[in-house]
Amino acid sequence: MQPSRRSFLRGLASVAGAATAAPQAHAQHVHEPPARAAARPAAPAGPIPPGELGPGVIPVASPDVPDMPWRVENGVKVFDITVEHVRTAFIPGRVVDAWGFNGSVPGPTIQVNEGDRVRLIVENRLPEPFSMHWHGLEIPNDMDGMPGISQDLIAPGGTFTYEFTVRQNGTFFYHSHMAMQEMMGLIGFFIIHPRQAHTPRVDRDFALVLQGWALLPNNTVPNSLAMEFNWLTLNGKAGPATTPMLCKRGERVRIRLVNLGMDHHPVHLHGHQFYVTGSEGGRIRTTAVEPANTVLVGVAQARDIEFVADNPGDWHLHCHLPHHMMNQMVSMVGPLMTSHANMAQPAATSAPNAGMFPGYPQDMFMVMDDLVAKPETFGMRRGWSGGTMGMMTVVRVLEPELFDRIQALKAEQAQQAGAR
Ligand SMILES: [Cu+2]
Repeated sequence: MQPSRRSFLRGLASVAGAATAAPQAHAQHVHEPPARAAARPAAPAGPIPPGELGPGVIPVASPDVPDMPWRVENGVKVFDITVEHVRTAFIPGRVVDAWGFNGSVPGPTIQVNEGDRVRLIVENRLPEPFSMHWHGLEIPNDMDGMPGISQDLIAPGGTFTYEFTVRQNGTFFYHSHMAMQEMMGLIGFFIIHPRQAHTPRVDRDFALVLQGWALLPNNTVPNSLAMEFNWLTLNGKAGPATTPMLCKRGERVRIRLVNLGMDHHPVHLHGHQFYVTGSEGGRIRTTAVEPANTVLVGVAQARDIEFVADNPGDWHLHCHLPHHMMNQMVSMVGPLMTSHANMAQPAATSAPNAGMFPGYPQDMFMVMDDLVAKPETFGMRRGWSGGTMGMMTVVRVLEPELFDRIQALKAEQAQQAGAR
């Protein structure tokens, strides 16, 4: 989706107008400036034109994952989706042969507006049958993608067209409904924007898919039978290759989390309290929210969290299961990682007594700042990457000057990429 800055600004104008016209009784919490908490953008009368978003709504950014392209045919948003083998890398050098959509693992993020008519043309390039399930959507039974019970599987090389109108809004996702295919990576976000922004309105809206993988030594194909998982990813990257999420100090931030795998993930944010404002079923009534800094995202669940980023600095956001805060923390790989694994070796952190301890090091601290450097990591403390592993990423609460500097670096990088 390419919502214009113009339509975004128009949304802001409506917010300002609504704030004076219809103040609301419930301010959400103490961090919230009263004027903004009361802002309630007016809903548009008719359908939202393609390429635009409702008043106050901003597009979702899914770090390390592209958006799903679309086109319009007779008022229907059409998505061409291929399910296929995708060669990717969890961190630089750790190559994986997974399954994904349109060249991405997880699949590109679909973004539509509540009320849209959508057509999703799915082509199966896998070597086995497939069908697509639209998780949480209230759609006709024959569009639900259940193998056998609601449709025939799509044969390898075959195509199936799904078409329905989206009548909900919130954080949904699409995935294979063949269980072992789920463990090969077949999931992606299906974001349905509301016709008008929820209040308080957010300044940043991020989305992360949580996944676990079993990759045996010297193997690039995930073992979908395994019950132990040595690679834990956010949007298909393990820390420190996860791209940090950037915001300016004082902004209100939403992060949408979705989990598909064999483990549940208690996701913790440093330095801030947040509120859970949405589930896989949609928006949670704002009168019910409680402060938290860790949210359990169970398998097949979505959780939206929102917070005011008022504490400057670089803050971890991570699953708090200790084995999920590292890479390779399973017995089937274990100490092998120091000698055989095809990933970067630990930096020279070994103490003189390291040899006294079989299996050392247990607590890896591998600095790879330069290997994962990108505009989003500009200005981070030297050595930051040593403590960022597995299902870990960083929320950077920046002063405007540094934020703008990084945006300029990103633009420069994009321009260079375009010139090549
Ligand atoms: Cu976890």
